[in-house]
Amino acid sequence: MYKVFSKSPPASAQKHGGLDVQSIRKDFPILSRLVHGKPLVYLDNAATTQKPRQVIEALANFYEEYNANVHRAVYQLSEMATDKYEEARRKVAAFIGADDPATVIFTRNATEAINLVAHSWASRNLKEGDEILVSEAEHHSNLVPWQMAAAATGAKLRFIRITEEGTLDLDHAASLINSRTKIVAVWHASNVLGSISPVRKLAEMAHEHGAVMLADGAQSVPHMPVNVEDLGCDFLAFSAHKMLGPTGIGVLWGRRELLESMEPLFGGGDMIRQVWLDRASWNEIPWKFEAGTPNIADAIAFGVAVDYLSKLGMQAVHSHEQELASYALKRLNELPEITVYGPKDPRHRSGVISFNIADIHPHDVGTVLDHEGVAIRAGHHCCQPLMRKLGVSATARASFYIYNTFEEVDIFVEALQKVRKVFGGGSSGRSL
Ligand code: C6P
Repeated sequence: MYKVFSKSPPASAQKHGGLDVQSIRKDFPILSRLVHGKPLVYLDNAATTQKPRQVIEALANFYEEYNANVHRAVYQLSEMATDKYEEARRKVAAFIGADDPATVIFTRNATEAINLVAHSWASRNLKEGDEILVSEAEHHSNLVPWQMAAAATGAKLRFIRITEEGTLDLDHAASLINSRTKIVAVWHASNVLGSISPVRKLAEMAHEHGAVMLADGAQSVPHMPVNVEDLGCDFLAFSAHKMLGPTGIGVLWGRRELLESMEPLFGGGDMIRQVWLDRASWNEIPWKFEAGTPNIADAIAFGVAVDYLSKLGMQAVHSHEQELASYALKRLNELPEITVYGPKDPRHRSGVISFNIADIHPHDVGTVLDHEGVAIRAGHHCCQPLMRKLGVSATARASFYIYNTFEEVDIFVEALQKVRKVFGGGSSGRSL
């Protein structure tokens, strides 16, 4: 392990939301590496998180000890692989408060999960004159599939405005939901603004008009307690790689009756009950939606990631991130000519902070920070319509997770001070 910190955290920022961050850090081999000769300060957790040793070992263990295909054979290895794969599904279901593991469908990622609904559900439930309600600040993964669904079915897309604070405008949503609305699909936590959407309220509004509700949980499930029954939504999409798990595995959770009424998106092995030369009948959920050999190793390792987070407790994870974000917002405010996007009150946001400094391009900010060992994301964050709304082409973005420290926030802010020295200042896009 490296020694990072010359400066002690401010007295006001000693608590870590109940997490023992220093011992957590020891589980993440990558955190001890250097970048450009400096300790890595990884603040791009909204893009993907780092992986603990336990998850990495679960992957190796699968390939070294019981690599076999699932649901297909009676020999010991295959039974073990099947048991572990289905056990991972049960763990994920419990993690999001779903009592029925069959309602958890493994996909490649959140994007595929949303596409599954936008094709399978939409093809049966949308027609000309119907309306799909999304917001004007969606990730492309919760916008483009709905554009495609609208084009395929003749349904119309409508857009919930966001407020000056960068939250979903509930009054505007209420004015848009009517008997033509068939689905409301919005982010639960924004990957740019850090704001958290009132999914439960939106779901109630949708249900009053006979519509269904999809929550894009890509940035919420990894960071806060999420319970599908409390949320009241009908579909929830998220990715393992943003919550300590491997890439290539994600989840669509859906209500049983909706999933049962949907046609499968892909045909092939495992998703069938019986096949004749000219037709086939479908397997039960969840397998109906998991055609072909699934991503066995990554699903099992995802289960281990879920164990890791469950042990920490999602309320502690959330509190830790909010404390870091709150401290970071305070420190960022010390910088001249900085524009921070999203809610001002840290209690109303997650651990994602997007910002611009004067007219310095976010890519330049990201490059200078990289030379200080600090990894942040710069760009449009797959939210081009939102960037237009903000009046910028891109933002810089820092996003926190369980292993980040207050000292790392200090290093990040000091690196931003260097950015100003290198590039000077000017004027920037407007804030929300
Ligand atoms: N956002 C980010 O850096 P996938 O790529 O399928 O795992 O997740 C898609 C996705 C969907 N919704 C939201 C709100 C997201 O933030 C993301 C992924 C990453 O912001 C990569 S663009």
